[in-house]
Amino acid sequence: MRLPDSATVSFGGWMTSPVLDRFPNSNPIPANHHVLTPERVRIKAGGTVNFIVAGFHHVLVYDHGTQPGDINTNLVIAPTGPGNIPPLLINDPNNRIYRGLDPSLHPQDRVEVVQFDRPGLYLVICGFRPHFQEGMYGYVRVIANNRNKNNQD
Ligand SMILES: [Cu+2]
Repeated sequence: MRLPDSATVSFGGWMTSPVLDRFPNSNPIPANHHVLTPERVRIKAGGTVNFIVAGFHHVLVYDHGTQPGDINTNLVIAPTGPGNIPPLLINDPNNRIYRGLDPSLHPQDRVEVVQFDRPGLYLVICGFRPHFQEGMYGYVRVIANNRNKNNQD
């Protein structure tokens, strides 16, 4: 089976039941669901994952073998944007290989593209602690690309 070079993960999402009207520019918290869709993706080494972020979320990626129980949720940092948001962004640097943009500084809906060079099983979590504690995390499986590039088709 040919492995994909990239995968797309919806990082949160806006619900449509009940009906949601965000026009002209609103981000109603109760209308967002806090899951990664799909929760697991596979790509080949050197490929990318496109995290399409919808809502107030923080993309954190942890190295091969990290499990959700390994994350120290007592280590937190305050968002740096306006609004006095409480310090609820997980800031455990142990085995963290990617920390995404501070969600308080950007539009809530955005894309972050992350590249994975090494084979392994990577844990991806939402660093906004209440979401992580609800189970907002998933995995990226990166598989060695042993086939000769000239010989792929
Ligand atoms: Cu989140």
